[in-house]
Amino acid sequence: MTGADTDILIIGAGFSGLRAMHAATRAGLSATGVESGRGVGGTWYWNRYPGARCDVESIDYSYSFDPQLQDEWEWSERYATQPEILAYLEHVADRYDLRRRFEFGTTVLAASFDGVRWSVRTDGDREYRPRFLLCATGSLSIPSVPDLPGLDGFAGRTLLTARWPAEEVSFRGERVGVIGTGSSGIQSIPLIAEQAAELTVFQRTANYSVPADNRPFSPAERAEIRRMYPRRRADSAYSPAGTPHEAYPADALAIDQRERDSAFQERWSAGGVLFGKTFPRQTTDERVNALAREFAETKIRATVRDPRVAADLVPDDHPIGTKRICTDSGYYETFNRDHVRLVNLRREPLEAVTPTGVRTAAGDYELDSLVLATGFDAMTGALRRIDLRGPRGDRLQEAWTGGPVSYLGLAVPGLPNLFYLTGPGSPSVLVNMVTAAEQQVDWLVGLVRHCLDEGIDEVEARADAAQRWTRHVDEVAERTLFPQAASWYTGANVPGKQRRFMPYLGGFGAYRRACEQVSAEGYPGFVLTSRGAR
Ligand code: NA7
Repeated sequence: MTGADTDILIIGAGFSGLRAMHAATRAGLSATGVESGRGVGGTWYWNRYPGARCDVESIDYSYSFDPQLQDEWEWSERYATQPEILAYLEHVADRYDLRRRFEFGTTVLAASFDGVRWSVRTDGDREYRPRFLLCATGSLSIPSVPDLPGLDGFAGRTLLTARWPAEEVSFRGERVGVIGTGSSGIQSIPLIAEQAAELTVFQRTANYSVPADNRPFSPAERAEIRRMYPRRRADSAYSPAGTPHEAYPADALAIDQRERDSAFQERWSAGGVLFGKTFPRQTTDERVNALAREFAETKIRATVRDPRVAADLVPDDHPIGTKRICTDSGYYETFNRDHVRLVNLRREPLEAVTPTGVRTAAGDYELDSLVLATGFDAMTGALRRIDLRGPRGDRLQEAWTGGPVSYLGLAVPGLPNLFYLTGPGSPSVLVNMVTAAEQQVDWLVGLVRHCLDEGIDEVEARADAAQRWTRHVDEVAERTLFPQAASWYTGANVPGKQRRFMPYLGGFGAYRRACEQVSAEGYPGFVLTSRGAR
């Protein structure tokens, strides 16, 4: 294999790109890959901030394709830390000899398709000419750095959670400021507070967070996990969220308060994002949602001693669960520490970053380090940064000016032989991303294998099929409370970004069935063209 004229080029060596490389080579495709980072890991390569963890249990947030891999890898605790997840991905890359197939430190800039092959231009010297292009570029891979006046002139240290240095960062004795209270802020704040002499958290919008109830696995639990793994995977395979959990089996409005509170408490104690789905209809019915909000609010007020700080930490702008619920270890408790203060930017707007700190409408905060936990140009950011052009001049940037349009959240009309993973139009970011990536990879490798076996040169999503699928994605979202939140799911977190609810809310199982039906019926919705070009 020369690496240039392969069947497929995979962009990205994170969870989905590595899995794609494994599946493609196993299916007999010649495959090569490029990755911007200097190593494998994607999200887990870049996000090395203190406290970075997955909010899906590690035993689910891991590959299922090889029972042996599953059996030999031991997760040390319920929610793995970033170093442990990165170590897992490095292990996978080595175990299946995937590393040598990637060119690291290389970013794809542009790609155009001539009807037979893609010409792919990178910031390196090599050009690639694959027949198929697979963008495993991640949904949370392009950091969003706010355009704060004076940011470049800050004389202290500025750190971005999504581009955290690999070497140890110490905050000992420092006055630290954190801007952003999404997952990245909420996970890092308790650990930064452990070290800093003073910590100031600048919050524009409060988020819901549920304690992780993280803990190491005991030997007995490990044995039980091994024994139950096949069952757990089977229960996840067609589940709504790609995990084996189900909502409480009763309508929240049809039971009394005691039963309801005990169901909420059980989920709260189980820890993490699951609280957002305690009851059926919790994210579709305002009344059910209000009950969950009330429960969460009581927890916040019971944990935070200063009632004014507690009030600022209670979200008031979105139904619970319509922005991803954060999973924390000691977040609210951190605000009970004397050296930690919360600045509510809605009350005192941020005016500028000065050489010595942050200025709000209420005054100056002197800082030695400033941490930006300000999120991502999510879902479309990485794809739109590549200048992708089809054979008739179609460009992804233009096709998606009104928001992303896709067939099955995988393919875009006008751009044949191009597919993307875990992006807009698919449920991936709302469910267990690893299970979702595995399903998409297997399905797509099946499609590419089919094309190569049948002498099909070009596979392109039909415009009408893409419109229908995108309308379906819109309609499902409209039946929920999700569009009410100014979240990264809608693009609302990036100034000027086109708003459209991007993920598919129909659930992982329904999505998987939709894909399976399309392959079983010979790929309706795609135009398959043979020209004998090979
Ligand atoms: P998020 O969840 O998008 O959070 C970003 C935070 O940064 C959020 O609190 C924002 O406040 C805040 N932010 C962004 N820009 C500004 C400015 N200009 N001023 C003040 N505050 C600002 O990103 P995360 O990295 O924490 O998490 C992303 C996902 O990763 C998460 O959902 C998990 O799935 C894993 P805002 O809400 O916009 O007022």
